[in-house]
Amino acid sequence: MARIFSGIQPSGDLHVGNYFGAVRQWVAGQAVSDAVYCIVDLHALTLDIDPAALRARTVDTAIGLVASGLDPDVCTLFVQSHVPAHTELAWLLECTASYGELRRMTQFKDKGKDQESVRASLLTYPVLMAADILLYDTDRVPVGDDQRQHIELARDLAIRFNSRYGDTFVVPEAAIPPRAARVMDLQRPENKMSKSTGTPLGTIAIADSADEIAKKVRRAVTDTESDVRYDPAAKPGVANLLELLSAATGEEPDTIAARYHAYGPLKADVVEALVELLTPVRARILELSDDPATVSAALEKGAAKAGRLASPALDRARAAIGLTARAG
Ligand code: AQP
Repeated sequence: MARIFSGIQPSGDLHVGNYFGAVRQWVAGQAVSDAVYCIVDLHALTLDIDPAALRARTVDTAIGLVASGLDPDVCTLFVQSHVPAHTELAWLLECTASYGELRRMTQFKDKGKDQESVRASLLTYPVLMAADILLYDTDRVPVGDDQRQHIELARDLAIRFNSRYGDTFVVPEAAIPPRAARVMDLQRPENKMSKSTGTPLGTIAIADSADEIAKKVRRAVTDTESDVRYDPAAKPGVANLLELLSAATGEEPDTIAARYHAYGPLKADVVEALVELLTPVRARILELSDDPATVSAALEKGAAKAGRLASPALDRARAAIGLTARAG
């Protein structure tokens, strides 16, 4: 069975971008692959985050994932910092990566640009992400489009390490969905929908109520024209609504666009489709939130399993690079 691996930061409420870009693929993948999914709490430390909020969001993220359909008895679901092999392999890979290639990462440039003082970890976290992936002998990494460059780096580091020190890592492939791979903020359709940097009105959380979804979609920025066509460059707001409806229904955005002659009816159908999709997810989130201990126990079991899965690749990498074997 192919191994798939992916991760999500507990940096805020899960939104429909995370859902369509990544989580929906994870749910489908757990039935047909050996699936390993991780809440990457160490990545969330690259930006300013309150410790109490981080603690709460780590559990909330797990609840959101389980409510979306991940089954911890089928896949391996765990918290990154509970498996120390991730940070250990990250160091070996930092000794393989170059400063120049990390500086070129667009997420580093975007997230660092308005900050007075940029954390060193914002530069190096793509290497930690490469370690996350390579530890599990991953074949495929289901992610949204914004992670394409980071997967490319993970591939480059695996290939470079293998050629320097001998065959050690499986070289992974990115799996990016054909639709809604980059859901945009409804208020600023030139920016991607984001947990940490999105606008409140432009970000639809998977836990939003029907009223909240309706309010946000109705106020979504479009343009001063009225014709409905799929043209992401010229009409980013309208294209984003068509992408959302396409992701929810499986129809092509152009086919959907041909049915509408005004923005109002398009928005009404986007609301209906999202409410239908997210109502059961929200109900399950509310249910699981009353019993966080069940999800925490599943994460504990997941970490023990992930630790066992990770150790062969770490041992191979340590031996290949010349570290002596440790006792136990
Ligand atoms: N807007 C998006 N459209 C489609 N996919 C998206 N993803 C994120 N935003 C969108 C995908 O969701 C997965 C988890 O993302 P992440 O937590 O690793 O962080 P991110 O990519 O940086 O996403 P956010 O929501 O914007 O988080 P913050 O604000 O913390 O940076 C990934 O597979 C990602 O591609």
